[in-house]
Amino acid sequence: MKRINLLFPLILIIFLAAACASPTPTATEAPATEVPPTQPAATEPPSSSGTGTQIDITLVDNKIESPVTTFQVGVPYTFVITNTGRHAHNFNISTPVSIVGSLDAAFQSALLAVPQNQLGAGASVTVEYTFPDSAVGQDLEFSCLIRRHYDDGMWLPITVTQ
Ligand SMILES: [Cu+2]
Repeated sequence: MKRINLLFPLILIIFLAAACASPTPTATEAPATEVPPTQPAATEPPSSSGTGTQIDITLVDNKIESPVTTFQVGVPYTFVITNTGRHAHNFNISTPVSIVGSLDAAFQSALLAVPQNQLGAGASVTVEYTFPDSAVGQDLEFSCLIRRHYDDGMWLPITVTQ
């Protein structure tokens, strides 16, 4: 983090210097401004407190972000699910609604379900989970099964391999 803090002003200075040198005004609105500065980097090393490989999952309004989308059967994972959005969300490992037919069916058949009352705005939940053999090759996704959120794209396809 310290390095990034030092680097960022440096990059700014380079940008400004480049802008001054060039007579043509350029639209150099840094796309980096879209990322909230408070968001933790997704490159944290695996936690030493949990038993499994730590995966930091972020819920936003209305999207799910995960640094990893391919998982191995039989490997214990520690999912640290953080809601950085302003609305409550739920988190599921479920079959796509397009396959099971409804949000309710997706919820009923979910492999893992963290309810919305645990994932209010700013909340973080840690769940240990190991994919069973039966998950290999299945169509699965991380999802928030709140209708409007799901319809807005709050699902992320995942793959489970042997
Ligand atoms: Cu949601």
